[in-house]
Amino acid sequence: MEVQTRVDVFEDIFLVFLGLGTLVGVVVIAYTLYNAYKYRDSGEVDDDEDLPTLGELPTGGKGGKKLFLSFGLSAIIVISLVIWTYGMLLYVEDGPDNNPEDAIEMEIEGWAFGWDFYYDNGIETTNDMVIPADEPIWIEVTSTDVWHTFGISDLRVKADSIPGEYDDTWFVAEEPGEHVAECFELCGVGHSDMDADVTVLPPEEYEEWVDEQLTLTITLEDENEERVTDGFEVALEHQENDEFDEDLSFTYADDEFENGSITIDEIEQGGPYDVTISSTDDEFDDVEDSIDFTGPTDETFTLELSDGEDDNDEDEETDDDTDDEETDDESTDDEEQSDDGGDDE
Ligand SMILES: [Cu+2]
Repeated sequence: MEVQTRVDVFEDIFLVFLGLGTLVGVVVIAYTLYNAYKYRDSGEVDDDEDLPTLGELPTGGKGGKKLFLSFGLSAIIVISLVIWTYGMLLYVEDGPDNNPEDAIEMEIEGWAFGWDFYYDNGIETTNDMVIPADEPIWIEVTSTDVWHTFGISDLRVKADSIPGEYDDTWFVAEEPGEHVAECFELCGVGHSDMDADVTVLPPEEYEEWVDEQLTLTITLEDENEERVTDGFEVALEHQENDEFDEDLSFTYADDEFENGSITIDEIEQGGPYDVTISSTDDEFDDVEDSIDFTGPTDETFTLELSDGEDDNDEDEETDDDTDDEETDDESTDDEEQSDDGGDDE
């Protein structure tokens, strides 16, 4: 992908101004020298017909045309430079035309003394920024405490990190490599160590890194730490499922597990997920939990054997559960659950 980076834009602007400045300078100095030579003092007094006499207004010569021409040329050059530069700066603000869905976006949060990176796909890292080469990276920078400034000198990136404010910018790292992000606003005793590693990977390797981060392993055990191998179903649902275009709910049956464990790498959106483990043969109590899926995650859930009475008298099932947990009075959730259970049956 050919992307004109901000660095390219500013280099272009610099080169155009340098070139035009040099050209104008050469013309002005050459013309001055030419006139200085042409009208040099020859030591003789010429008869100058144009010389006005006292009390007579000088009549116009060709000077007016020359003046008009030089003003006109200057105006054309200056106005077109202003328009062109303004257009280039708009491009710097708006970024390249690329498919917004493909763009890499992340929020960067400064804190005393370090940086958190929140990727659009739910990955979170601390002091470790991993990005693909040759792709526009959009960052939104803010702070959780005091004023910082996020900057990567090598890549010519800088953005304010201020609590309650978001500073947007974008950049392109053209080559794979290692860089350092630093804080550029004196923020306290740890300021000079407020560094983050910036790793620029070839795009394919970056994809691999993302897949690696979004790998979830779920293991089910009983109370004796023995693997539970069948009689259950595990459902995952992103807590903000409504906010995504695709449906982020997943269900895994026991036969997809291997010895009570499953490694899931099909989920491409990290973040908080609700986990529901339901017993298909009522051997275990259902488990409702949540996981924070922001990097490689390995979770083990313990299934508790359900009470023997449940099989005999289902009406009492929910009542028994709440009694066991001793949360009757504190939690309205539990009461609602037990009410619902009663009504259903
Ligand atoms: Cu600082």
